[in-house]
Amino acid sequence: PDATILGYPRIGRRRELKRAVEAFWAGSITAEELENQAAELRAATRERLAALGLARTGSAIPETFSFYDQVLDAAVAVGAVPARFAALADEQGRLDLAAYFTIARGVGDDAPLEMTKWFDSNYHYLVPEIGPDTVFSLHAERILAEFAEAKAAGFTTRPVIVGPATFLLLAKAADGAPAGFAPIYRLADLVPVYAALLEQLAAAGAEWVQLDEPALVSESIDVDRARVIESVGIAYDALGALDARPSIFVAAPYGSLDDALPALAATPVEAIGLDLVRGSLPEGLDPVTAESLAAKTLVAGVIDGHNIWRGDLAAAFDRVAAVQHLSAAVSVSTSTSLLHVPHDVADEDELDARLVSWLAFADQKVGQVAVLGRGLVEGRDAIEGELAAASAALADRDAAPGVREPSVRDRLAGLAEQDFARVSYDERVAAQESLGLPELPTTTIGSFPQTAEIRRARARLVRGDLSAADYTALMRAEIERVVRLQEELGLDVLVHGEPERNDMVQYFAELLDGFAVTKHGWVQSYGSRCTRPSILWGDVSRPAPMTVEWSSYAQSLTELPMKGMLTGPVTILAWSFVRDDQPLGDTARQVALALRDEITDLETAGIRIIQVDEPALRELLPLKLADQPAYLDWSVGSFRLATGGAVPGTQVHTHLCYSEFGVVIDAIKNLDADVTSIEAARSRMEVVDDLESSGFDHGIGPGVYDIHSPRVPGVAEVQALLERAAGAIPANRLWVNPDCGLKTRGYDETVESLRHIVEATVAVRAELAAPV
Ligand code: THG
Ligand code: ZN
Repeated sequence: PDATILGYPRIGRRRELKRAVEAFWAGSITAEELENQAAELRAATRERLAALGLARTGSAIPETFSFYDQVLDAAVAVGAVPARFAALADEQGRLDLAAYFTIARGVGDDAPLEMTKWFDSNYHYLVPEIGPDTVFSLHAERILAEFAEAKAAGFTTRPVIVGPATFLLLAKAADGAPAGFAPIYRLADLVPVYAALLEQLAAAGAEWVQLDEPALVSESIDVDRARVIESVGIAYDALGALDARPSIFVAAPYGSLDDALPALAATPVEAIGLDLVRGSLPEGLDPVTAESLAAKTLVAGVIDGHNIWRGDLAAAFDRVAAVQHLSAAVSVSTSTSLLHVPHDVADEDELDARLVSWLAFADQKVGQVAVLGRGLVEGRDAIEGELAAASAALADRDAAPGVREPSVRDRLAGLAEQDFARVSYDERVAAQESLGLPELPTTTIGSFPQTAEIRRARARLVRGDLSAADYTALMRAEIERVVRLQEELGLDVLVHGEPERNDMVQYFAELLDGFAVTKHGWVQSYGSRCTRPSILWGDVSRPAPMTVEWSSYAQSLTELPMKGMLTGPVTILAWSFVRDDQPLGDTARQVALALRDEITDLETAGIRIIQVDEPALRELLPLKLADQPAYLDWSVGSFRLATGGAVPGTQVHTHLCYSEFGVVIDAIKNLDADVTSIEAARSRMEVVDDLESSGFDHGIGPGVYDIHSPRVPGVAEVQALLERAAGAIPANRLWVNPDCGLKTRGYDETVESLRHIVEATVAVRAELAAPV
């Protein structure tokens, strides 16, 4: 086809799939009803894509529906179900919907598949578990059924599945696998299953199949690159050699293929997808590769699938034209699946019309792809009107008020090195003595359980059913309850519990200039869970303090120190749609300056401990090694700029939501926070050794309570974790806290767990004080 996309959002314009799936989990609809709703959604998607300009036949429309996750779908399709879930299958090895969701969500003591980030997006996939003995067997029922369903409705669509190399490269070694085993070693055993799938698809009438191989562009996968390249040849030579198969389209979104391109070009696959947004056109190709590519269809991913900007359509068309120098057969496409963007900007009736004219959500991007496809066939003149309209919107955006604010720019330009640094850690420790903290201070990460009442109050406020004054009164009452609870529990450093926050990024986006928030702009994060990223479109500034009233009210209720709670610049960027017209580092520094002012205001209001969370610091790490140092430089720099204005007596905390530091350990040290809390309970404190051996020498709070699980840890268990931590970290730097915020937990388990934490801390303090 002339125009296609790599994938389309599947959650539904009004999150219909989320609602249906959660209703099925709650037992309020049957599996059959869920299947019917999903089929309706797929049918509506196909019709919509056709209406937006993709061809009904010729394999232009991809089948990218999933009930939960495409990597789980691939695992199920190749029969790679972990042993603990094997009993869920019937005699033919098939899994029903309930079983499928059980693998995704776990049951009883059987943990679900681990979840982790999908490349550099905010989507999270389920990690397959592959061992030396994992038996692969094909279960293509769903893939075939969706193709047939489309066919019956008059479509010839393109089945899509995660490719064999990426599937194994993203998998982890199953429990009990010998040391040194890596899932990719099983490639030769897996390829025959994909071969069988291709044969069945051909028999069903599929003309093309799309195999997604984004792992080929990533240099951040823990397998050596030579092995990655080799696996491409093994997989696609074998699949290409099949007699009866659909044409194979290998998509490689999220970056350049680099050295994987010659390897892929040498295989018999018919089409290769190039991400020409994040990646670039291959240069300096050897003659053999150039010749191979010339014989293939190149799918030019020129429309950004990862952001919401309408962008420069004429430049995109020029890029397509450049690809025509490599091969005469070119299709226009998105750079990635549109999974990462909301459905339709036309649904945003409350967004400023001028901003709307600069945006393209999934449906608008499909339209753009269709326009460029028409340009390919009919020539540039035929689409000149559309190209000019996009250029005009871009020029309008460039000149619009708020996009560049001289006051913000001047302030950035005037920054000096000392704005990024505080006085030495030792001087700060001395200045912070007056906080009067005990040894092993206890605290929590920030949020307390968000009760149904709190959520209801927020929904009523948004609807206009609750006045701002009544809302504030309700939130204050909740804050007081949380403060009294913490005092009663005996915690040392308190938090206000964040009842007023819907989301730790959106809350700030709503209060900062330069951001817009959407009504229906939901994007799937994992399974049925979605986020509604804000749109950072202009220069960022803070018209008024954002957290000071809540924090100072909370502080007024207690003699104990109350932590001020802020979200750091990197995380605010990572969880928003960010402007693409300037370097991320510039945008991050603008956000940092707004936070810096907030910190000053919190200090003035008497807040002496301020936490600036950066859970996403690691998430934005570029996939290409060469890009990582520059990223770490601006990301760490923006945190230091945000916190660098704090007086020595202010104790700056940060919180990071993960425990595997690896490449970012130096970056964490460079944040220079006085206290850093991290996840550690699940890894049984292993992380403290890594930290100490890296030379980390500031305050550290390794989590002693795994908040991802409803389990309440016993006193002895917490005490053992603390003793382990105290063995590695000097008592004057060790803090005691849960792994993460308590927002998603219930009150009963939270209170009991915190009680155990305080009790265990008291015991360990006594041990440390006892003469040896
Ligand atoms: N906020 C934002 N982005 C994020 C996270 C966040 N990205 C990464 C990570 N955290 C993703 N984790 C989650 C966890 C829970 C939910 C979504 C993403 C979630 N969403 C609700 C749902 O889908 O029902 C909707 C929340 C709402 O109503 O605002 O529970 O923390 N920005
Ligand atoms: Zn966390």
